[in-house]
Formats: sequence, structure tokens, C-alpha cells
Amino acid sequence: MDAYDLITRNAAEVVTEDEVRSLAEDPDGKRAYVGYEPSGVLHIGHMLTANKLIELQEAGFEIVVLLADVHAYLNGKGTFEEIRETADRMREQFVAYGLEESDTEFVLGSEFQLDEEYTLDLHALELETNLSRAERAMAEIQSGDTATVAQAVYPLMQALDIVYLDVDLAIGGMEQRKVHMLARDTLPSIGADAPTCLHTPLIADLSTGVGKMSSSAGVSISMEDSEEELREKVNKAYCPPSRDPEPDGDGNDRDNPVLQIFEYHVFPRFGEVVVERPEQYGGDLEYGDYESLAADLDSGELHPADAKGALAEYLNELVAPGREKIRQQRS
Ligand code: IYR
Repeated sequence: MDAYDLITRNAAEVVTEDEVRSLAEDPDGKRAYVGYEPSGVLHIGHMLTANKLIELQEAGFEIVVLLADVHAYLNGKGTFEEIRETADRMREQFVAYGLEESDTEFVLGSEFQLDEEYTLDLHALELETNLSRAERAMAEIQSGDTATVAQAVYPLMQALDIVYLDVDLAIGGMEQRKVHMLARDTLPSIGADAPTCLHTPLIADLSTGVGKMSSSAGVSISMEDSEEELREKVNKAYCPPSRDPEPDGDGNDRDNPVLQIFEYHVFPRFGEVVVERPEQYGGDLEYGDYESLAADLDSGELHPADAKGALAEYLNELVAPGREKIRQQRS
């Protein structure tokens, strides 16, 4: 796979393609980052962007993980002390998940976001941004129904992080795209470049295939799930025996979360998949890429129950080191 294909693999969108192509010409030493509001335990959304970071590390990028303590505070996630404590635990879980510690720079937002220069640049961005745009950028990020002033400051700080962390590529889930677009439009006003961005897809809700999976509503997969819990959640997941259950032109009304997890989590980390089946049902199936697995589900060769059984096993392997880390953290 060439560098551009590896960088953009499984991305829902890149802004812009030309800018990413130019990064791909010589990725060595380029810097990419994701920011996370510290929460106690990694869930499958964190793991999705982390997969991209691991791929970028392979492509030669330096990786910066921002543990966005000030952002979590502005978004009403707790007291500063609580948030700082969870940031440490989260860092350890990312390393257990597979981010090379020696190759990853973990930065706490408060290490630089409270500096005078940062604050003055923030005020300059505040002058450049109208309130409703800042609010719109937060629609899929903010906690609670009513936007606060703190939440309007939040996306401007996220924009500024890109400058202060000196990164070449900003990564985030699709829910971050409006913040990044705001960053592209406003950063030039303080003399900084418009950032290049890559957005990862959102995984559909596990039980319905509608909307997006989140830790706050519905069923989510997290690093602390036991093998048994993973098996139960995956067994109950929405997985129709075809990839587009309601062909209606866009094929997007309901997605198949089981297939999405194979595509975005299992294949990127394991490279191949073996679905174990008893001899009497045709024996094991082996897949070297996502497309062939999805095609077999479509054709009926692969039964949803067998796909789910395999998925639970692979997910268990992915979360096991983090689960062990969480157990140590709590003892
Ligand atoms: N908005 C992110 C957290 C975050 C991301 C980046 I990239 C930052 O520079 C700062 C915060 C979230 O929703 O978790």
C-alpha cells in the first residue's frame, strides 16, 4: 500500500485531498494528532481514531495525543482534579491498546492552553468568530441541551491547539468536522495556516444500525467489557444478512455495525480474519480483506451468527490488554 492509501485508508473524508497527497510524499517526521476529552475508560470511538494513529505511525508520522483536560472541563465533564486523574488512566489504556509509547507524545491541554500567548490568540479568534457558528460547530460534541459560553470557546481552543502543537494533520471522528472547518476558516486571521484534516467514520448504533454508536446512549463497546459481555453485546447486534438491508438509493438509513467493526477495527489491526465453523457447516472461512467477508455475508455463504462469533473473539483480543490495565488501575 502506498503512503497516501495507508494514510487515507478507511477515512470518511480528507480535507483536502491535495494537501494529504503532499503530506504523503514525505510522511517521515510529519506530525498528526487527535485530542480526547479524558473519560475513565476507552470506548470503541476512541479505538477507531487510535487505529488511524497506529497506521500513521507505521507510515512514519510522529503522533501527538492531546488529553484535552481543559476542553473536558469546558464541556461540563467534572472538576479539574477528576479530569486530570482520568487523563493519566486514559494514557495508559492507549498504550495498552497499541500506541507505541516511545513514539507517541502525550500532552495535557493545560500544559500550554493557559499560557498568556495562547490566551491572547484565543481572544483574537473570539473576535473573528460569530457565536452561532461556534455553537453549530459544537452540535455533535457538546454535552447537555443548552450551549454555554464555555462551549462556544471550546471549538476556538481546539482550532488553536493545531497551531500550538505544531501538527501537520488533525484527525478526528466525523463529529469533529465542523470544528475543523471553523479552524480552516479562522486560523489564517491570526497568521496561521488552514489545517489539513482527516475524519474517521462513525459506527452505527450496535443494536439498531441507526445513528451513531456512543457511550452515552444505547449499547457501546468499551475497554472494560468482559469476554462474556462482548459476546452478549455482539450477539444482540443488528446484523442483517446483507450489507445494505434497505436499498433505497443511499443505502445509508441503517448500517450494519457488525460489518463496520470488521472493516474499521478488525481488518486494520489483524490483517486477516478466520471465522471458525464446525466441519458439518462447511469448516473455517478465511478472509484476507474486508470486501471478501462482506461479499460472503451478502451471498449467504457467511451466516450472521458465525460472523458475530468471530467478531466477539477479535474484539476480545483488541480490548484484553486495556482491560487488564484497567484492572490494575483499580486495585
Ligand atoms: N473535541 C474532542 C476533544 C478535542 C479534540 C481536539 I483534535 C482538541 O484539540 C481538543 C479537544 C472531543 O469531542 O472529544
